[in-house]
Amino acid sequence: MNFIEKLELAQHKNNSLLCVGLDPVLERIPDLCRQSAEPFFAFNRALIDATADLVCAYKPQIAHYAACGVEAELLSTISYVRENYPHIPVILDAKRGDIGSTAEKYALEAFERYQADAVTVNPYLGGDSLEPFLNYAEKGVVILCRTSNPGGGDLQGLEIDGEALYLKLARLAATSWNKNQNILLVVGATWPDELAKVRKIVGEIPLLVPGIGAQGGDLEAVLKAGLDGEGRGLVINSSRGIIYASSGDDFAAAARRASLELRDAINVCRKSQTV
Ligand code: OMP
Repeated sequence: MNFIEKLELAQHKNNSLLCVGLDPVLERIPDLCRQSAEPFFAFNRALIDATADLVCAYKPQIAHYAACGVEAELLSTISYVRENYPHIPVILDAKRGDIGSTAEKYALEAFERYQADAVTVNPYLGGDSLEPFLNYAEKGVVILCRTSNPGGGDLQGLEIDGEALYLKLARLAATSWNKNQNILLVVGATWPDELAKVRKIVGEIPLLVPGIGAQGGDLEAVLKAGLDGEGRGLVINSSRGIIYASSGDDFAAAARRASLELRDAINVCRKSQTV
């Protein structure tokens, strides 16, 4: 089973397009977990146990671990999902990208060391820099297309022969780069108009959409712009909006409530758009 099939199965099983981003910051980890010898892992484990029936994926962001030297706790987190919820895919958010020989090492890092099901990559170095990732046919390669940040358009929006760079990229991703049918694209929830344009170009390629919650993306606009013809095709990420729903020791129950609310809000919009 390849990544996209695994993702679709998880979406179906949990009736969910929600991805919870596991981006822990030590100062914000509640006391209960901070007392543990592995506070990042303890925090994540509780969040995962509280939400595993509500999500279609988890997305740990690597800098949140590497910056503190706790890669071992990232490894434990991914292993925990694999062992306890093997049907839920893990997207390692690493935004890698480099010349081929180095990209090979980054692909090894994501897929062999961390055993992630998918990884986010930066396409700025071009097609050959993506090949080492794309060659893992069973894994997902999530390519930055139109990022959620305020300056995302500075380069991605530059027009070449009358078409914005991110749209040219979407075209490449949907055709010559996608030999193994394992590409997904990132389009920020903060840019629903751009999301609609990408959807038009890429057909049913799944889109990872961060920017709901803390970054203020408009959920309804995102779903209207981004769902495919069958009311699917989106992975809607929220990190801080879920994992810090409470700063107290009730954080896991609060994360569950926030996940349930967001999953159901997504499903209400999906339903109204597909009937
Ligand atoms: P929250 O804003 O807390 O929901 O976190 C968003 C997460 O998505 C962070 O881990 C970001 O690094 C990531 N992200 C974006 O916010 N914008 C993008 O355009 C792309 C990503 C990503 O690739 O996941």
